[in-house]
Amino acid sequence: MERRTFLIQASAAAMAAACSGAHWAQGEAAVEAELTLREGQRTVPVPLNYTGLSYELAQLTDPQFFSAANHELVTRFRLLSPHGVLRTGGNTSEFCWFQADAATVGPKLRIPPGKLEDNWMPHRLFAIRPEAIDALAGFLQATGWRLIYGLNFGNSTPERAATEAAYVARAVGDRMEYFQIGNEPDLYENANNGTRPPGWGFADYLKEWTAYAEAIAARVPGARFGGPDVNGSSEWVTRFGEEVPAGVRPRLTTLTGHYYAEGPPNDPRVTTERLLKGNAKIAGEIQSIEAVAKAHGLVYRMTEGNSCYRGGKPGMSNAFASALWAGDYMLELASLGCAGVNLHGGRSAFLTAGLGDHTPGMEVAKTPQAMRIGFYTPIFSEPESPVKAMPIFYGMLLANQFAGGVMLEVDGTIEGVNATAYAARSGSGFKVALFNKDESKTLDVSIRLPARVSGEVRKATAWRLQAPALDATEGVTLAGAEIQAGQWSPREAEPVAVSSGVARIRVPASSAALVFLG
Ligand code: BDP
Repeated sequence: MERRTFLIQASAAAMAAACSGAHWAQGEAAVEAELTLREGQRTVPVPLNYTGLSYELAQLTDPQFFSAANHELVTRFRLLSPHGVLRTGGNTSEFCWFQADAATVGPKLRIPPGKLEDNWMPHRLFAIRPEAIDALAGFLQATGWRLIYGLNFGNSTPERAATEAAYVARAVGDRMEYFQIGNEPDLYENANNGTRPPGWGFADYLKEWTAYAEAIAARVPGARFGGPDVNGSSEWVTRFGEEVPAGVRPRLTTLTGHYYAEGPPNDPRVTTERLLKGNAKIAGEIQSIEAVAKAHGLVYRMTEGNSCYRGGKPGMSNAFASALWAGDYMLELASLGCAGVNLHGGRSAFLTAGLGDHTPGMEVAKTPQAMRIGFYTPIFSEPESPVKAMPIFYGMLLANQFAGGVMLEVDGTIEGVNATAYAARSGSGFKVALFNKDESKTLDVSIRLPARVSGEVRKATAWRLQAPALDATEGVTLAGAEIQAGQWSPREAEPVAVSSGVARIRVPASSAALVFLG
């Protein structure tokens, strides 16, 4: 492994060491870290379209939602990224059908055995009409975003998928990134899902997937694919990368999978503290996927995920903690070579439908909520309420500042405090993101610039990402400014001292900083 940075979680021993150091003062737990930016041999570019959002496909049953006329939504998308990627899919995508005209009838549902109320899939159909796809095409034009479109694979046929793909491809044109066939097929055989019988495995999947891909390719000459869009199995991702048959392989551009850090929300073990500790397994899994992707000329994108599955946890997923989590997670994946991250969200109605009408987040909601579920959504967009960028949006906005840059190695360790650091070269300058996810300890960081430029860089500034508390759902600011009516611009670019090629900055507990050098 080339990359040598990273966090060492605050252990009792590390804490004791930090506390006995010279910088420990009563009531103020400041931990020092020395980091060095390295321009190594390995270059890890962050694509311009790194940042993405994911929505339930059933959202398209409302043709006014993804529409150029939905200015409130268009503004938020454009603010988040001028080059983002919208992915449609989710559990509801397995129950959506394209109603090309009044004569088209819906598909037959595969109803699993057992009580449907115990099942977490929708088991009802959602019709998507051509006008919704036309409106979506207008939305993509208006936002500058591109599309990953998820086709029903749970309850459909290759012919239906091909007809739908042909319409989408024609309407969306060059805003089309690629199609995906199915959502989380690694769960199909589970009783909780039940769109395939027990024992249905990867070999069955690949055979059926190939039949769909071939049917689509026959109708859409330029069709490209991503997959397998699994829930959790990195083994399915690597096998998919290795085993997609030659006939459709040239159309495969991207390996994809999902990641939910925590869940479900009504599990008492799911806490903000655990979320912010991070997941030590991520690096290994992404590295094994990246190796296969590289070997086959593919990239990897995390196409759906968030802080907590089953709709998110109120007080965590809809609060400032999720901003720190998202910024940190997105940049961790960027540093590992991932091509993009789509965080899931949307309207409660569709997210609730996607979970078989269960709303486990409501069990832990302390106050009445405007949303029944979807606590993790980056953009709040419930009917009859103003559209709003949620705390997690700010973390994504911070991470998106790395889009178009090249990740650098950060040497040095941060010990005794739960904090992470990422750096990128961007134009002639550098950006360093520091996430202090610790609830009590202040972090003092010195950042040594690469030797090549250390004499030249004399100025640095920083944006702060902060909020009154980790569970605050209001009052989040980036660079001193809140997003208001979909508008945001940095208000405070704080000067950062630089001398002899070393910048020094203090990052208070439960906050992040983005440092611009040079
Ligand atoms: C994913 C599904 C998505 C759900 C999400 C969740 O693809 O439709 O909304 O889980 O549990 O597995 O929140």
